[in-house]
Amino acid sequence: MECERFTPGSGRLDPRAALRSDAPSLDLDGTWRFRLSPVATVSESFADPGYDDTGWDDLPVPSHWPLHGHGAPAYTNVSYPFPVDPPHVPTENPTGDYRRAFDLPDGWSGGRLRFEGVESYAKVWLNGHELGFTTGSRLPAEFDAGPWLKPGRNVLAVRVHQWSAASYLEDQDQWWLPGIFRDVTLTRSAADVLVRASYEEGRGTLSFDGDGALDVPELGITGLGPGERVTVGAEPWSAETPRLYEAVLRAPGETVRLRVGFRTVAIEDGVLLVNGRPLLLKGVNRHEFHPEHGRAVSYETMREDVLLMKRHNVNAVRTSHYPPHPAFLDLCDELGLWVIDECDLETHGFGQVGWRRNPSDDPRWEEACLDRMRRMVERDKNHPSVIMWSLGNEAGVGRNLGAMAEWTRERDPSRPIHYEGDRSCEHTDVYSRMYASHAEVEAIGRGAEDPLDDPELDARRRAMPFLQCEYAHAMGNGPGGLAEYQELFERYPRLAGGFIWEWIDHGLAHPALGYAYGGDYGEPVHDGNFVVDGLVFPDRTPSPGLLDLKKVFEPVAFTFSEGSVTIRSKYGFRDLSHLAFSGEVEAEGVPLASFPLEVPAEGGEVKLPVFPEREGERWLTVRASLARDEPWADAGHEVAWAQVPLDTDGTPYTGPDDLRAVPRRADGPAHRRDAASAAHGAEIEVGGAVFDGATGRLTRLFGLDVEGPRLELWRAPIDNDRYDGTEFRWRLLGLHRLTHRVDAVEPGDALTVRTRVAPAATDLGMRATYTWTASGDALDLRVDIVPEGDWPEPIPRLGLALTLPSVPRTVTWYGLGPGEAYPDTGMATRVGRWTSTVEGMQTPYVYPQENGHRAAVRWAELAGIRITGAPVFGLTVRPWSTAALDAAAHRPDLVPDGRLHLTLDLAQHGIGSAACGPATLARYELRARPATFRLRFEPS
Ligand code: IPT
Repeated sequence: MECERFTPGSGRLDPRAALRSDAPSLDLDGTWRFRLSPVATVSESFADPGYDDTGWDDLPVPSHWPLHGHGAPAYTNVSYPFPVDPPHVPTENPTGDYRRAFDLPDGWSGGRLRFEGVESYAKVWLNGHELGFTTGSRLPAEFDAGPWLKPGRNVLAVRVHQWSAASYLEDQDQWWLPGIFRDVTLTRSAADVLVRASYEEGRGTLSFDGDGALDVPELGITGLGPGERVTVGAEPWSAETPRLYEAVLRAPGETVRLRVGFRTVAIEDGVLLVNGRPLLLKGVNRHEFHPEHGRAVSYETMREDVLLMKRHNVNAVRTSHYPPHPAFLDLCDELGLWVIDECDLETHGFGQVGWRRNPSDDPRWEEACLDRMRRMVERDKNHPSVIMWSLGNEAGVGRNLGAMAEWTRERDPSRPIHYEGDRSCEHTDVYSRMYASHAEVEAIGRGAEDPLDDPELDARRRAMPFLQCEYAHAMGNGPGGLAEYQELFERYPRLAGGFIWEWIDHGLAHPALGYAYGGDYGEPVHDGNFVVDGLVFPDRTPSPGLLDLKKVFEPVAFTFSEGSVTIRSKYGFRDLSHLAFSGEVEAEGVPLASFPLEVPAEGGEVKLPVFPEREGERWLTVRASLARDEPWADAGHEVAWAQVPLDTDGTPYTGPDDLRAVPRRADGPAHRRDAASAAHGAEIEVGGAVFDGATGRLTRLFGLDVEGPRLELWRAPIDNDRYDGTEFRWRLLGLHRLTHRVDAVEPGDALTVRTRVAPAATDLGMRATYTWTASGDALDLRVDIVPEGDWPEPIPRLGLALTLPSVPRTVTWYGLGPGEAYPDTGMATRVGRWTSTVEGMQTPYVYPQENGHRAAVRWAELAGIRITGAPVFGLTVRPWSTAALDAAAHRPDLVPDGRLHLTLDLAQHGIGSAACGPATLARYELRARPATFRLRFEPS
């Protein structure tokens, strides 16, 4: 079979830079004619210009045909969805034939047909003449159209196979989506240029390889010839200050416009430097994705990604795991993001067969591997934003990776080489890992990592900067542990930061399921919702994880002391003069005062106003916002903030307590007992509450029908619980099916209900004693919990489940908000008074799971009841039960059941990122332990 060749292409022109040229070009995007066949062996007669395609369908180009009603998408992570027998592919090989007629403008001659991206194999004919074929889905290919172009009508025909030998090199964790998914053009541009623009001590040095003469009018550079060098005073390019200079290359037959950014990447003493300064990558891994269009992303979508990243303090992108659409890199140059440009190479599925016949180490694949690297480097070599080349992802080890690195060093010595898959770092300039634990990252930071067997390689690697090309798996609720990683990255100079996995959930829009994931299209081999693990939801709404990341990545740090705040810049390449600082004081979430803060450009200690004495809880919030519009956000956009409680005397409290949870001065409700419980037949009344006399169950609270409260240990497992086996063990223990045995109902001064809560089939359990006391209009509850037996596991939560009728569905609370927070997440939340609808309190994770927990709540009001903590509690309010949330597989499975389901938590187990990476850190684990929980209920 033709598509089973090792060779990557034929008939293609040498790769060259993506350039903006004034040479005429014809946009061939739009509606093409299309026919899908189930096998590759269909007649090629359709390539004939006279072929009658009236029976075919229309298909937009660029697009993926499975997203337009032809066949279906399929998702696998590591596994190949076909037998591993390179270079062979299945006989069932969806094959898309494309036809497009176009008229050549008068006077047009010559040109190149350029395909920016076709998955996975394309064979091209122009007016019936075969031009050649190409593979390398996310890389451009050009064919010389000149000899075959005719005046007037021309017919372009393309055959695309979903599977080809090249599929073995494209085993990235994503949907398999064939088609012509990037632009097609006929261009008369043929120019190529490699611009070198370095920066040292206030001066930029410029030179280039290519034909023609280069002008940079703003710098007074005119007529620079190839090989000539000029050094001028220039501003540097950085992601913080993306200064670009317009350059014009007068090349033979065309004029090319370029944007030059001066910057120098270096590694010195094991530290990654740009323009002589240490670089800290605050990055994300970005796949190209749109819920309707797959990897056929529009310019607007790319721009939205960059803007969202910039607005959330992200400063770097790894283009996982292939070169992006070229316009994305233009945006990174323009708006400022550091980029690791990654080659379109992944052979991960060979790992499942012991890496036997891995293409990375098989000479028959060398040409294909080199071809991919060359096409990426040549296309993207002029981008100042690209500071590192990556050989690919998860492609094992082998000689072809060595050949790729060697060629790249020769061609472009100005950028370090990255590859994570080879721990020996034999072919790389940086030491990169994925999902290393905090402890390991710490050891690497100190230079105390375990040695390699080969002392020479070990010494080499020990001298390298370190980065985590993937960490903090953002799947579902989470990731936890972000702040702890950042603290390490900022502590050790060797640590150059890293890239969160990953930017966006790849949930495909689906009419019945909301967003689809693996298996939803009936794929026999798939990896479920592992494709849904981003910081933004499929529609690009930021998830709580992205909000937390913004906080953790803040470029400004605040430290409070008595009467002042010290402001420290964490920028590497600019000062603070673009920011405006201000402060605000709130008492129980009600604004009291606000004021500007004058902060020197280099930061420093700034006096705070004197606040009057006052009892009760008061918080000071300070903020840094953009003073002026930036290209990526408007003036006023908040960049960084911090909160501190005020002492009664008005100075920031700087003592040792966990201030986000329990302010020192906050008083819990007084548990004054002043009414005895009274038994009326089968019912017991305590204040405004009615209990079942036999079971001690609360049945009515201030006139409302209620169920509970009763001890709850379960949460609808989050992805991090599910994928590391924790959920399995929890279910084995039976934590999702607790029984509640009532041992005693003791009316008296207070109503005491003694219970034992335990799952069937185990001797583990918890004694839970509920003590109810009336206090004026209020009802105080005290729950004493004593575990019995040897609990082997952390438990999901320690809380009370309470169900109310679904009367007014608005919740107001004073505590952390507005978003969700768990023990190791919620850095983005602040103490304040918040109001939300119940719907608004649900975080719409594509795969339903525990979500929406509001932390450190002092009091909450809903359904006419005020609940007060002593001093705080965790609040979750849902229009469906935990059991329904647990059972749901897609969002539309969740339907309000007409009740309000509250969980009032004393504690929850942490979030971690164990779906792929380390579990919850020990300090955020929830262990079964004796505990006392107090709440007050009163009519609001
Ligand atoms: C890592 C992959 O590089 C990435 O593409 C993604 O699949 C991620 O895992 C999980 O979402 S590889 C893994 C074996 C650590």
